[in-house]
Amino acid sequence: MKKIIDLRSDTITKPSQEMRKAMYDAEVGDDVYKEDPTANELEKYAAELLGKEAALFVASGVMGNQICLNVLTQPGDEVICEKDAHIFQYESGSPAALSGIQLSLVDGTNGVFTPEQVEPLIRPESAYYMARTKVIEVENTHNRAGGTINPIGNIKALSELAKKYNLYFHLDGARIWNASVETGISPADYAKHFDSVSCCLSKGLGAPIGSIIAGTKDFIKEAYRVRKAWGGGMRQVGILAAAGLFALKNNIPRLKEDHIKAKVLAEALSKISGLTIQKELVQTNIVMFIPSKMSVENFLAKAKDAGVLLGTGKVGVIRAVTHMDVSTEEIDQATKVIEKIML
Ligand code: TLP
Repeated sequence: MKKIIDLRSDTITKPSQEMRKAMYDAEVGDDVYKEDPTANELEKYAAELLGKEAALFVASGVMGNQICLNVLTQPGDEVICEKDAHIFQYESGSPAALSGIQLSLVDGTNGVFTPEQVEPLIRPESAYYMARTKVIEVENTHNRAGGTINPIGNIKALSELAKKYNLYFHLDGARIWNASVETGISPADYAKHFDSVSCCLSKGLGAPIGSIIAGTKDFIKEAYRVRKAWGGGMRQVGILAAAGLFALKNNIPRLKEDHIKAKVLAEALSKISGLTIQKELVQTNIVMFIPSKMSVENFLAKAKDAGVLLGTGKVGVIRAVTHMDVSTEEIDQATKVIEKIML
């Protein structure tokens, strides 16, 4: 049977044999009592990697972001984020539903906004009739913008702005590992600018489940409470934590291969007539392109019939994500399929 080439997301990656072995061998205990040695080891390792006092293993990226926002805010507060931020576009309205907060959107360029754009949005403290600005949120890499990297100088400037106005600064670092591998800036050198960070283990790193949130000890103590309140207190979770630990220890450097595959794909797609692609925005493992003369639905259906699964980004945009379970040869085959669709 022909193998399906699945480029919908890096979330589809399956745990490798070595990762499964680490899961099988994991020592476990009741993590709600903090007695799971493997979960404890993962949290310690992740906190060190991110240069933070403490970390917490949570079920997903959405849960990570939402717990962080909940801990940093009170109902009625406002969080400033980019208009295409995952917390705004893809988290089921959870900021409002779970924390009673509203989002104020910045019209960034390729997912990046500047301090000059944010400053006018910060509500004056004296304005009792307005929502209270509490958090600035940044997504790095930026998913809906196509895996773009937020320049470190800009992050530093935003963090200084947040400090100036006494605001918290949150990082949705679902793919911070990709940014780090591409720029050579360590995860800790990114994380040090933020009060809270949320990072995924289950995307390009290949773990089946889970995210890490990190911050001060006091922050994580509160996050631990919220995780339990939202039904995320897990018991013998070391089986999953072992996969996360394996992912952090073994799978970060190899993300570079995914970036190379994305560039190869982007280069090939740029030569196909009828497709629009901004090659310079392919900075990590996400490739966005627009087909002319065909609806996205039609394009996706034709690709699927030919054995290639693709996803969507913004309206009218197709998304292909490279990852460890797709080879360079398969990228080549996918290109040929796309070429044929466009004939
Ligand atoms: N992104 C998914 C979809 O939700 C779009 C994907 O396939 O890329 N932050 C960012 C920046 C993300 O890209 C995602 C997942 C999350 C948070 C949420 O992670 P999960 O899916 O683990 O809740």
